[in-house]
Amino acid sequence: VEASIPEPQREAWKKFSAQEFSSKEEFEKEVVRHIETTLARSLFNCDEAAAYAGTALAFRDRLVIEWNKTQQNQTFADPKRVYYLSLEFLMGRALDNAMLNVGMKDIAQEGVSELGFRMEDIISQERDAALGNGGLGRLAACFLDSLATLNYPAWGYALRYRYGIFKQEIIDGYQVEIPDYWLDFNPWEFPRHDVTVDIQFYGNVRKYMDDSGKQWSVWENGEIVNAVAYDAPIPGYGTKTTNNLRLWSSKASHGEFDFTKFNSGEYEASVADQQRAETISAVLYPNDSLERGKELRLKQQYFWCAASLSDIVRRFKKSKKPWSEFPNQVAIQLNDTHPTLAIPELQRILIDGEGLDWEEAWSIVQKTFGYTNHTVLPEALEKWSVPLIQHLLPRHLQIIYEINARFLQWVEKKFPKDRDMLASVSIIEETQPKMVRMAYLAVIGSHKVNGVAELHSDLIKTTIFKDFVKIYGPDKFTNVTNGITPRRWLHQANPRLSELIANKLGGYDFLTDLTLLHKLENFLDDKDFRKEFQEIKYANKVRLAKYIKEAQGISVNPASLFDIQVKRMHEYKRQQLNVFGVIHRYLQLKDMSPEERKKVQPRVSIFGGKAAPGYWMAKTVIHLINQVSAVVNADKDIGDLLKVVFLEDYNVSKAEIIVPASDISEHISTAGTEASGTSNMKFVLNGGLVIGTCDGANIEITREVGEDNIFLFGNLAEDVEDLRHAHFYGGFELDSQLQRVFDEIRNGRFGDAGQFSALVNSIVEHGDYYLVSDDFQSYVETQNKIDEAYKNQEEWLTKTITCVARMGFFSSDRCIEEYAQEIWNTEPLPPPKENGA
Ligand code: Z15
Repeated sequence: VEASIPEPQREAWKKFSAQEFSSKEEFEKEVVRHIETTLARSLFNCDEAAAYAGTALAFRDRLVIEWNKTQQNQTFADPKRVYYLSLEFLMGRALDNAMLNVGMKDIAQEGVSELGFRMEDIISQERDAALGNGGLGRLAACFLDSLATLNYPAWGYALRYRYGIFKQEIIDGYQVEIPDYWLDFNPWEFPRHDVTVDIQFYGNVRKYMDDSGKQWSVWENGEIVNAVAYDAPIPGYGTKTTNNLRLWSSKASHGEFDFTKFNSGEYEASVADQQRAETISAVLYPNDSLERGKELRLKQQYFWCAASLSDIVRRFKKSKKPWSEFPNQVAIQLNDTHPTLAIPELQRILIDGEGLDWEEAWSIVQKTFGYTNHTVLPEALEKWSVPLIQHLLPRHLQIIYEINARFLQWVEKKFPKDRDMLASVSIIEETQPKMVRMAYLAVIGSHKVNGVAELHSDLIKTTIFKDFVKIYGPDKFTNVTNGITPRRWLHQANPRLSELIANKLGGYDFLTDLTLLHKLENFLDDKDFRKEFQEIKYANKVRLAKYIKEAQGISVNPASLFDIQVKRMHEYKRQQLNVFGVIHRYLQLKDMSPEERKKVQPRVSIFGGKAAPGYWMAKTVIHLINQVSAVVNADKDIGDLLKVVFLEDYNVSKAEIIVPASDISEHISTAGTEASGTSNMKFVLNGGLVIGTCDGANIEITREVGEDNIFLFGNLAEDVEDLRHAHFYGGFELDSQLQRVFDEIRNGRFGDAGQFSALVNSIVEHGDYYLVSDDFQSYVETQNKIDEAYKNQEEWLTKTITCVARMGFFSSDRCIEEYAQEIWNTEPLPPPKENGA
């Protein structure tokens, strides 16, 4: 029996049930109460950190009330729920988002100023929740916002890392990683010490027969680690729906110490056991699109999948519905292959735990899961060695083999004697050691597989999953083009633009129906509107210039063209192409007479992004950018004509300042390598234009905004293979302008040339895998076109307004509706109408 207040006493409870503040005075009272009692501080030692804490706790109370109601409502209605399994949720800050979604920011703003603080300062006290690397993690965060806003009963499941993505410092031009211990004060999480799950590792499998002659497998003698739930509320915008993000933390299963060891004098050993258990959820792996096959990472994956599935199954079992109903109650989305172990885990629970036969269980599994692929890059496709899985998860390895055997038998029937086909689709790669191909397991165990932009979804069907299309037919594979939440990426990051749009469109409905932005095209000739739009962009550039001065000590002129590339550092994203372009521009400026220089469009080239700590080439590119920055910015001949900035420690909260301030942003990956990209959408939504390749979502952005409103360049995905081939076998000649850039690097103009030889040689000697030399000329020409276009400010303004008006498609709300209809088969559950109290 679950703990509950008895029926006759419920009136008393309701009478005293927590009330939400609804006026400025009530808000202030709550802030002061929290500072004085929750934090035990007085008005004589209330700094900005304390004011942040008080404000956050006041809003947290509001969220919690709605959160409880939402969960209660969902428990009673028991609709089909969506579970989004993602190893990363790059949430950023929560307070501003909470205020905007709850809709009380204005009141709070007045309240804190009466108490002597500025809301901006309070907001910036909060540390980012940085439980992710890049696009994949931020996408998961945008999805949570849309799911709640659209009233879908949905949970996110992840790990409660003690350390999020590292903080980046640049010292002498090099990246240095600082641990991100972010949990000192986190008012947004609630430990649920009553929600724990025992997770097993290692051990062995024993088979036995019960009295009825049925065969069972038991996985036993393993090591047990405890998973403890921590919950965070996820408020929707303009709705009371407040969903749940559940993060699992690992703990030794026997409490503080192993007392047998402790008492027998093995004090150190008992502490070591405890630390080993806690290590599982200690740190986020800092690789984006790069897999390294570490045992601890596999432990993280299983720990999180097993805890989440146990939770999901427990919730389902409360409904007492037959197992055949499970896929009608539960949709689980796998964010990349990281949670693929959830597939054999659910199969294990159903057959070993619940006694279902294999076929019945497997049909439930397949109907339950959907799998989202985010990359075709071979280095990012997860493979785990068979001996490692055998050691850590012996029962799962048996199940994976059984899944594979049955699948291959079925394929053999469809394609008799096609041995190549069988080898190519086998979950097991016959290497030494054998490897489990996680993407294949994810495809086989799911009912739908989707890519994240049209080109990418087409590519997976013709490359990595080609044979699976033959086997299953094309309908199992679909596209859901990524999206971004307009709440954070327009309303919160760019409040003045949001307000201007609301004034023109007659309200903020566009924030929940972004296609309404198309009406802005009616105001293309409205002088006042144009002027205000332009002023807002300028003010956002002033704000960024101020930040650049504070953070990096570099003065930039906000009247310059701001050219921004911020994203994870990766060879395929080609920050090297950008910096070579910058060097080329610098050399050209140096060649010019003072008269010629007067005609040049001043520019600021802004870079930002983290490199995985072990990714030397990416770190070399950071170093080169910083060296170029030092040389160019100090050159008296150049002045404002060119400034180069590397912004340290790019993260979500910094993106909110950077994104609204671009004139141009760069999305210049080698065609066919960037699955979607999502910052491209953010920049355009904020009135910046794009220079980009025909890759990922750039293609659909072009379709929406029109070819005249985007600067595309470079080779196409269909030509990449031939070009790579030509580098090895054809007579290839380096572009003369790029040759000159390399000559200057090699002669030490940007510091010790030896530091950059591997980078230059990867292009001139080792095949130029990312086709930098093939695209360089077209890139430089396109940058020159941008300079020309920017000179006509009126036309430029028309382009930017048109772009904003045509970005409606890229809301994550549209994206979530597509998932709900095409993959999850779920309906929203709107909050009940409240009568009176
Ligand atoms: C990641 O951030 C992405 C793909 C991955 O395979 C991994 Cl491990 C991390 C990115 C894609 O590179 C990017 O193109 C896409 O927009 C994003 O996922 C969200 O789908």
